[in-house]
Amino acid sequence: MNIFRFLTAGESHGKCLTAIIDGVPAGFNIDTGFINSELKRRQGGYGRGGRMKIESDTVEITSGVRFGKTIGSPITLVIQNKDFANWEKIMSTSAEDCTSEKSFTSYRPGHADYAGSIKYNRHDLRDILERSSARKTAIEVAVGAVAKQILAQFNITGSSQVLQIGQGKTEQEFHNEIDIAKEQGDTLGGKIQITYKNLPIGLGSHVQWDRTLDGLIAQAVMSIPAIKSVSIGNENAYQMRGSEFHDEIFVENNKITRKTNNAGGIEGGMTNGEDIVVTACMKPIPTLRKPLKTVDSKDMTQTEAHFERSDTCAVEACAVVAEARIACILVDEFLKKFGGDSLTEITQRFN
Ligand code: EPS
Repeated sequence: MNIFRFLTAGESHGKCLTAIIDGVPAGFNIDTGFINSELKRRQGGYGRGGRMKIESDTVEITSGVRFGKTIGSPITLVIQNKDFANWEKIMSTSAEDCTSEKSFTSYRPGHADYAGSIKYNRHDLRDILERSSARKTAIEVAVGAVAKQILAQFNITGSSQVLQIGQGKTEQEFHNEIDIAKEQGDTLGGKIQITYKNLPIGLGSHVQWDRTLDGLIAQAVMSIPAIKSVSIGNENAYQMRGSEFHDEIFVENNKITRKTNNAGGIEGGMTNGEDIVVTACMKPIPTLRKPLKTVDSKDMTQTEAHFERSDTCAVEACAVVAEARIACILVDEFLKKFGGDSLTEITQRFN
């Protein structure tokens, strides 16, 4: 069982987003300001839409932290949706408020509408849109910011960058691509890279399929809306020779060293002491202002997809989300290896 476990709840235009994190040992500093700065990073990036002008995401911690430190009990995080003020009736939990305002029935290709409506037997596709929206990644970033603060106590740090947006590979090209796509009512995806440094050797394991760190990271990153591929280390491995790809091992000053890191910090499903390098590709956002052809679920006629306010591109935000998701995996593996009930206990074992 995982030690650092969390569940999130909340709809895109519901009252709030919530997470409960279990398994955080006592004695760790938790700075709300840091969580908020991560939330701000997620809201940014060129190509974001109208929603980000409404929200200024901030977290409230309602349990598990006292006087700035964790006390070992479950941590509850809450982010209010400011936009809820405009959706109170439409997103009401009460049967008395039932309305068809903002209901829609034309599936957005590429989104969860079609499969979700069949799976959950919902006729109003809003019932699927609300939870499948990437809005929920806000609370995931808040959880990741707690994980990052635990890792930071042991000097483990993460960062990310955008490698590509559409065909663009420089910042200027990113902006041009996004401007053109926006003008055409279209959307864009891209490629991101996340790096984590200063990891101890031996997080994850080779002994069982569901304990391999690369497998866990791939699942965590793939679960972010719109991610279509995840790779660890050199993405060109499949076309390289063994003699070129594998990172030869040397000893210098009595220490094991490598001159390359094609493995991306993971060998045999375990950290090997090198930086973890994860690359992921995001598809273009499926909600298009210039709608795609689709079918209306109420009468099976050919129509155009529903358009709901959306972003042209959210690749920069996605990089921040991926950093957060990986932090959660790393902290769980860290606690499995060095775990204890308090920072003091863990520090002794880590040292
Ligand atoms: C998002 C909030 C959403 C979308 C976007 C991401 O808010 P709204 O639907 O009110 O504009 O802007 O999500 C999608 C476009 C999607 O298809 O999931 C956010 O907070 O990141």
